[in-house]
Order: sequence, then structure tokens, then C-alpha cells
Amino acid sequence: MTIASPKSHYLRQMNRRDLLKLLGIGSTLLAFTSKRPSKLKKAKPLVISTWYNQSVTANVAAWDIIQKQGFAIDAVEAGVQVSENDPMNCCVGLGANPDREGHVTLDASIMNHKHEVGAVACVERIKSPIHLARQVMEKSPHVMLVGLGAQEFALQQGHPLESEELSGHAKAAYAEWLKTSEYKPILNIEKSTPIQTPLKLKSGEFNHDTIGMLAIDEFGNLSGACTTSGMAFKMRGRVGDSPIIGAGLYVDNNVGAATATGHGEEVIRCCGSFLIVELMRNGHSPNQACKIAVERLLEMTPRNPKDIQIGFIAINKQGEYGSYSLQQGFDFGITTSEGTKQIQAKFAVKA
Ligand code: SD4
Repeated sequence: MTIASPKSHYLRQMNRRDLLKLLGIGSTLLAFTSKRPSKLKKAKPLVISTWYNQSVTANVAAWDIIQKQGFAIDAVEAGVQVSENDPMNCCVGLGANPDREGHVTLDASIMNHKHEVGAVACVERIKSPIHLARQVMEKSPHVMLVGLGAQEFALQQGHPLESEELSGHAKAAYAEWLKTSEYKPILNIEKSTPIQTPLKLKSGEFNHDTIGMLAIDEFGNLSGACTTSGMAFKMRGRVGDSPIIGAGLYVDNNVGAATATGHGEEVIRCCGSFLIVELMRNGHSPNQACKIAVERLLEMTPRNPKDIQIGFIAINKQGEYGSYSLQQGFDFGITTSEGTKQIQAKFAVKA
């Protein structure tokens, strides 16, 4: 293991603003190079993640790092790993539901405050795709690895090759799905309580889920992570929005960060998370930016909006947060020094 010197550690934590200051270029140049929201106040640390039933445990793990003056990038990685490590989770990590051929394939992405990104897609038999995504970011010359190449890189990095056997609940869900072999994701399935109930819901459809997490640390730096098994019973080789930087996740430390859950094809179509960050750059609040992105997505989608669900969450550099979803039912959890709160997102499509 290499130990970073205090100097290199400091440099790693510096953002563009700090660097310009150090070089004596300072605020005049910044005023020309980036449009920033007008009212600047110092952000208080926070952690925010999609689907409250996951946030309650995942945010706590992330907050534990933040409150010890840890970095946002470490917090979001540790936070979403709580879901990845839960063998009973229907929809994140190796315990999750498989694709239609019976293989669990995982997608994940991570982004820090320095525009460094890492992602893996369609990776099999690796327990923590978010850690692998971080290793792609830090230890490879690339930003994204997929399939067998991602798995090979994981083994080189010391990840064990896990069993390909499905978890008990995933086996049961898959057997049930094979009876009709219909691909019909259910809206808001993430809210089934507990999430350890992955089989069919009342409507007769199957489960899916994702955890997207954003954090601000004590140093005012932003990071994000997103990890999922994707849509249950997807086609083999299908990749959703979660590992696509700009779609399922985006972070700009000068402006804000956003992440998404729901039907990934739609989020990719509108570059959802990047769009939200750009809207915030132009002065919109996180709530407004998420709402405008959902409206844009609605204009673009060729699908019946009643058949799809999208939930966005966002934070800005000032520590404001917001959300918006396409349908009713999306919620998220926010954790600060005052504890964790559940928030219901406002939504676009009225029943
Ligand atoms: C995907 N966005 O693979 C993910 C799925 C998801 O809650 O978010 N499910 O398209």
C-alpha cells in the first residue's frame, strides 16, 4: 500500500478554485470561466440518496465518514456498498434479480470533485461494482470497463470471483418470471417494504432498484455514486443509465451534483444528470432543475409516460437539495447533523 504525502493529499483535495487561488489568478478569472449561482453560502455537509428505504442504512454509513472529516468520495462509496453487500437486496449487488438468461449483471459509476470518473457495466460475479468503478477511476487509464474486461480488471485488483449461483430470493423471482417471460418493470417497486421482498408485487410485476447517492463533505467538496443490477429480467448485455456519466450520475464541484433512478433508457435519452447540473449552473434550484429535466424527458420519450418512472435527486454547491419524479411515489433520504429525513418527491404525471 502506498501512503500519500501530506502535500499530495492536499493537492488531491484541491479543486479548480483552490488551484487558481494558489496560482494568484483568483476570482476575476473565475468570474469569466464559470457562471455560478448568485447567492453563495457555505454548504453544510449532507448525504442524500434515492429511495428512503435504502437511505436509512446507506446514508448512515456515508455520514459516519463525513462526520469524521472524511471525504465525500469515500462516503458515497461506503454508503452505496451497504446496499451492494446486502444479500437480500433484490436490486443492487450480487443477491439481486438476474437478466432474462439468469445472470446477475451489475452497473456502477462514481465521480469525485475533480471531474474524475469511473464506471463499470454488465459486470458479473464481483461483489462491489462501486469499488471496482473507483478502481477504474484511480488505477486505470480509462473511465469505463464492461463485461469480461471489467471482471478481469477486478481480479487483477484482488476482487474474489464470487459464485454465479443466484440468491434464494432471486432464484424464486426468476422461476416465477420464467412462467411468462414478460419484460414489464413495475413503477416504484423500490418502495416495497422491506426491499428484501423481491418477488412479484400485487400488480403481478417484478422488482428493480438502484441506489444513487450524493454527498458534500466538511471541505465543501461534492461526490456521487450510483450502483444497480439494472432492470430485472433485462436482455442479456443491456446497460442502463447508472454507469453512464451524465445520465445516471454527474458531479461538478463548482455547481452541484445529480443522480437518477428508474427507467434508464429514458434517463440516457435526455442525459438527465448532466442536464440537471447545467440547469443549476444557469441559476435554477435543485428542485427546479430536477423538474425541468423530467419535463424535458417527457417531451422526448416515445413511451407512454404512465408506463415509466424516473426519479432525480440533486444538490448544489450551497448545500441545497431537491428532487422531482415522473410519477407519484418516489422518495429519498437526506442525512445531516440533525439525522435522516424522508422526503417525498413532487411529480409530473397525475394519475
Ligand atoms: C437502470 N436506472 O438500470 C436503472 C434501474 C433503476 O430503480 O433505477 N431501478 O435503468
